[in-house]
Amino acid sequence: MKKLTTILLVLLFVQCTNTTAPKKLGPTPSPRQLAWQEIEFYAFIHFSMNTFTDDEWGYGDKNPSLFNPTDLDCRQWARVCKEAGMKGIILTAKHHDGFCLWPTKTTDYSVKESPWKNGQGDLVKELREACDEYGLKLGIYLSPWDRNNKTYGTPEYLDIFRAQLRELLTQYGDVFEVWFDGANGGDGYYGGARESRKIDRKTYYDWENTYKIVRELQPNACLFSDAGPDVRWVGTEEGFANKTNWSTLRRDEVWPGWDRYVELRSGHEDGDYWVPAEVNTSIRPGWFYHEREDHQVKTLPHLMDTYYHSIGRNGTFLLNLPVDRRGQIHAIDEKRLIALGKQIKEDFQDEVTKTVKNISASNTRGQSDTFGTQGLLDKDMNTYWATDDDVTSASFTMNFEQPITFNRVLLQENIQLGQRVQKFSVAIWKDNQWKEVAKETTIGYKRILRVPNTTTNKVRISILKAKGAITISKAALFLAPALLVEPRMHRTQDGLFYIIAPDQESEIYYTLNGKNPMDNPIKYTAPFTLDHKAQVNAIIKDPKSGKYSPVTSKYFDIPATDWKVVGTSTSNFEKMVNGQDHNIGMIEDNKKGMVIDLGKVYTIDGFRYLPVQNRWSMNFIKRYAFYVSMNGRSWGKPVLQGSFDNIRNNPILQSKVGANKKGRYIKFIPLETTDKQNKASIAEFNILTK
Ligand code: FUL
Repeated sequence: MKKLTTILLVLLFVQCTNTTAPKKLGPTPSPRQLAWQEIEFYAFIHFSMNTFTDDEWGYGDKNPSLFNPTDLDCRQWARVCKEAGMKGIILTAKHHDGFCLWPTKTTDYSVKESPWKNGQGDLVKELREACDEYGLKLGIYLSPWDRNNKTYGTPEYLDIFRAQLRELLTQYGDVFEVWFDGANGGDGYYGGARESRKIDRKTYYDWENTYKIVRELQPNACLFSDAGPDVRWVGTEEGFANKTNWSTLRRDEVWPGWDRYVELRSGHEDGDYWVPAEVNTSIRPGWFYHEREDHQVKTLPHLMDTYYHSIGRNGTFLLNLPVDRRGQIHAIDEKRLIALGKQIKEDFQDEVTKTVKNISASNTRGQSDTFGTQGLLDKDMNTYWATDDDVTSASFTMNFEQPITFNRVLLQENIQLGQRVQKFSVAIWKDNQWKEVAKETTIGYKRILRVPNTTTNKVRISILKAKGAITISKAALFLAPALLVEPRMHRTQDGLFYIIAPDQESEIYYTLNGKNPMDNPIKYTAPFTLDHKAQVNAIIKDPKSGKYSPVTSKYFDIPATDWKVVGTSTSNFEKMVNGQDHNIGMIEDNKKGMVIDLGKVYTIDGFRYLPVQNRWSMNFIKRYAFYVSMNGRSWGKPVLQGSFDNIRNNPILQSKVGANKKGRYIKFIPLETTDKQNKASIAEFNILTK
């Protein structure tokens, strides 16, 4: 009897103290989803017929003879991606135009009919080999929509599509992700029919059975589409997930082409399937290579933002590299991508929490060491801090011997048990009290917060609300260096001059006399008035390391403060002189052009015209005439006349000088524009004086 009582007491104790792991809560990731999530950062490559025809969505009617990379090198792709810290590459094996990059048996519209390697090439095979050499995973993009195939829209096409899928999933080894795009149906070549074909996106592809092919042939591959089933689109191609990002989704409501796609940015808190978000975006405005975008490769700060808005918000980061006509990643993109990889590494090099003295918690599951706070420090998801089942809000405090400085907070949940945290905050001990530095919502697989440099000897993470017992597998603080890139600068119409650094910690120095800002620096603290001409040089200093960025140097002529546009043939003139590249002003009638009263007489040397930088811009100026007048009535002959060559392909800043004429008025006439409309678009317009 005594023995039985003891056993019962022990059993009761075990139950009360919860030394067993929390039960799974809601949907949880499958092993393939978990493996995918840990890949985090990987490349998309858009390369196909479109690369050679300068298209984004090929119509499907281009001759295969156009596909002819001069120096295709998949090993270069793999080397660059590897060096940037990426773990895999997803290739557009077939985009919407139907051109296949492997010698498929299903259609003649493929590399087989192209001059590349005399039709003997197989790009998917070459990439497979390069990925193997560099230890990268391979993923396949196969567009369901096929604007070349004459059977598209009939049941016959489904057989062709599935046969293509079978070829790709049986001939090229292990595939980690299969990518099905949501764009489906519309106009196309369709074997010469040249018509518009509509399909029912929900039923046409019989997705359930199409997915089965992937499961059968590549059981470890994750299936991507707007609706998953394994990985969902994030509902934007701009490169972010929402701050609140659930890996759960009411998947049965979603289908490829779903009109409520904005919800995909956050997922569904009450979702009944595990369908985490993948953030896909391109390093340039377009997905395919266009020479005109060579100067629009995203900046390092922009790409770092995307990193923090994807991986830092419980997503993965799929970054597209548009391979050029040689068949290689362009030198500018290569340099930027490698800089990105290096910066990501540096941001997480200084793990401040390595010096933590101890971590105390307001609750620990069963008061057991198994679920203690030491589990927060390592990278192993299987060691984690957990609370008792009935404790859905709790905190832990990291105590340090010496004050530490941090600016990144990284948290991870043990998602094998489900995503639970709904609200959390970060506080530091300062002046004998707790001071909140951040208040956020979800964590999920990984959440990274960027905060200003913060110094303290105690940091408290409070989980304010969770769906069940809390299970945190990692908590770390880092001190990232300042982002040492050239500062940006601009002047507004009223002459206010701004210099902008990518982060708050950086110090900015400048000179207005063309001298090196390291020699005779002025510290920039706030916008100032620059009412005269100046060659401005600026630099960023990281106060922590004492290191400097490269110098930015930009010439600013007279400000537009007193300028007035004359007549009515110009709209949004203020946007042409506000220093912002992405706002557009228009000349509404090219024959009348744009007339500006500069407010006083100058000796005018010429002008600068920045074409619009937005992705689908129109009405660039190809040929122009430029006049100067004292009174705005008699103009005489143009003082400058000429062309802006290759403007559509290469819309960079254009400067024209040599006028050398005194006057108070100028007239700028677009003689020819890129589109057949009687108007011209302008992002920025400046006058150059002597
Ligand atoms: C989009 C496609 O239509 C684009 O061309 C590109 O492939 C992108 C990744 O997905 O929806």
